[in-house]
Amino acid sequence: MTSPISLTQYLVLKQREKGLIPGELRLLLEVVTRACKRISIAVSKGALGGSLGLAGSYNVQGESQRKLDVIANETLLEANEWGGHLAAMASEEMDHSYTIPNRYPKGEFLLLFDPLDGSSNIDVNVSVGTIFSVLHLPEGATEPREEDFLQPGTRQLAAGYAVYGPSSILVLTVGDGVATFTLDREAGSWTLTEDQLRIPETTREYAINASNRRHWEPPVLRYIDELLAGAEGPRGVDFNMRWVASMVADVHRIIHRGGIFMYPRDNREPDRLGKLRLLYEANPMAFIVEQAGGAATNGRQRILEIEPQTLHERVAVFLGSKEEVERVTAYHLEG
Ligand code: AHM
Ligand code: MG
Repeated sequence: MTSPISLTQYLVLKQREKGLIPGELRLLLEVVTRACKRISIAVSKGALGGSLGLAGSYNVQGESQRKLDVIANETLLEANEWGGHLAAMASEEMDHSYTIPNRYPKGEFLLLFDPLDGSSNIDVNVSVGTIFSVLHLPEGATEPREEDFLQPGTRQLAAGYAVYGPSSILVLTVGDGVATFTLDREAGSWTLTEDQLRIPETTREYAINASNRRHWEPPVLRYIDELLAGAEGPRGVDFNMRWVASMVADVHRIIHRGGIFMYPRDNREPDRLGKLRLLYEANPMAFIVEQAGGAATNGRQRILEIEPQTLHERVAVFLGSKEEVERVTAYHLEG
């Protein structure tokens, strides 16, 4: 029987044998994923931890923060500020980026995260998660500025998400495929459970919040109507729909079972390009999905090639099995 491979061993292999990641990035990923372990523990305590419910504060997007949003954000900040690997961090839950205080050594990486994705689900015991992305400080930059985070997703060095569900799972890419680790609660370590994940190419499942239908743009209506028409329609097969309302959980299912996840822009607020955040949600997920053989667009363009303009920028998201993403993207481009 071969012994299980820990996340540390996996990362050392990427660093030492494949020369894919520098040692400093490996150490940074160790710290980020250790923080995810702590968040997993806090989430799993549920009502017993006294941290369910609203925090009574709002984030920069005007969304009401839950206590666990704040706890997860602080856990990531505290775990990462002193290690010496980072220049700065940015979070969905903070108005501005956070520069590493002068009392700590500074490193060359930038960390971006959505500390608790899907947190509206937390009080009803449905899966939530953490999404993160790592960039390099642009060349020549010494004191990190907010503009330094505005890099296209193609520049990500690593991206991952943890999903806190029946088991806690970490999904990670350093640009060499996608691996999955399951949290061994007794040993306290992330253990490799799947490597080189591939998104199934053919799919009969889709994920979208259909209550927004009346606000969708014509290409989305066309695509969804064809799926809904099932075996009698132009697609000639029946499709199934699933919507957890936690992107981490929906994407995790799609990575394993195939399918397409959509959060399109809609007509409610013409200036709003979508609901999900480009830097904390769309880019890391797009990197993972592409590394698993899938595709990710905003309906018109590859997400990873978008040049971000602002830290909290939103974007329309279509990601998952390649053929489906290409089809709905083609409908946008035709229109
Ligand atoms: P959050 O980061 O504030 O939790 O918001 C993002 C979440 C995604 O996880 C999920 O896909 C989407 O919002 C759900 O939106 P809706 O409430 O419209 O179903
Ligand atoms: Mg989120």
